[in-house]
Amino acid sequence: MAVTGRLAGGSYADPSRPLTLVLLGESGSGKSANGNTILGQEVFMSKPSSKPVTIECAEALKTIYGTQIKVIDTPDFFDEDLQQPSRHVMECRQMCKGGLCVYLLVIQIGRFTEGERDILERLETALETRIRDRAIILFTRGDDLDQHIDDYVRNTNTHLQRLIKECGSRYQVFNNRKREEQQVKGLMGNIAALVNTDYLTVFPELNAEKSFLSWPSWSFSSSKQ
Ligand SMILES: Nc1nc2c(ncn2[C@@H]2O[C@H](COP(=O)(O)OP(=O)(O)O)[C@@H](O)[C@H]2O)c(=O)[nH]1
Ligand SMILES: [Mg+2]
Repeated sequence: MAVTGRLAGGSYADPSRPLTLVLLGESGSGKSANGNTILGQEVFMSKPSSKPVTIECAEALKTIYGTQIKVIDTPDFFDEDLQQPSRHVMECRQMCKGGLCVYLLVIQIGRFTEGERDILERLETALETRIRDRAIILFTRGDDLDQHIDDYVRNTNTHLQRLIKECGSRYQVFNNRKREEQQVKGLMGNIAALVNTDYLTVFPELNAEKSFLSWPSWSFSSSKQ
């Protein structure tokens, strides 16, 4: 589903090889909501439910800061209510082909389930890819945070701390109730740093001031404002 088709000259990715962001994680963690915040509009269905809302992989294209981004929303591959999980995994792998992939592992603030303890290993086995080298933990519900995300992570349980470490200690928090561009800017800055140290090469239209980048801690707080 193309949101816009424009591709600025001199951008990092060409239209046939967009920079691909794959949203992964448990049902209800906020994958679709994060996708919508990145895209700046309601593209993926996102709502509270005791059953999985996203039951198919879906993709959307948008030119962000001068480079074409493909956002892939996925169902929870390990949800017992999901029919034919292997078909969805195959679809996801198919959608990832061609572009450089960054994996956004979505975790809700205030929740870390038993199933999430080994989610990285299970995803790597299912997708047959070493996700951890190109993964960022993208927390949702920044609006529930009453402390800085760094403090939240510092004081969280050891299983989540291990997962974050395995993902290179890269994390960020989104408040999807407030779709502020600054959050997306921070994420794109962190993604650029992950795939290429010169972020202006990746996102030629990203404002040259570096203040939004939080390297090396990677955290970007967008909580209570
Ligand atoms: N308050 C709050 N709710 C959120 C946030 N992100 C997602 N949600 C809610 O969490 C629920 C599940 O989100 P959804 O995107 O459908 O999760 P998915 O199953 O992982 O795709 C929805 O009701 C969202 O509105 C957030 O940052 N803040
Ligand atoms: Mg969803």
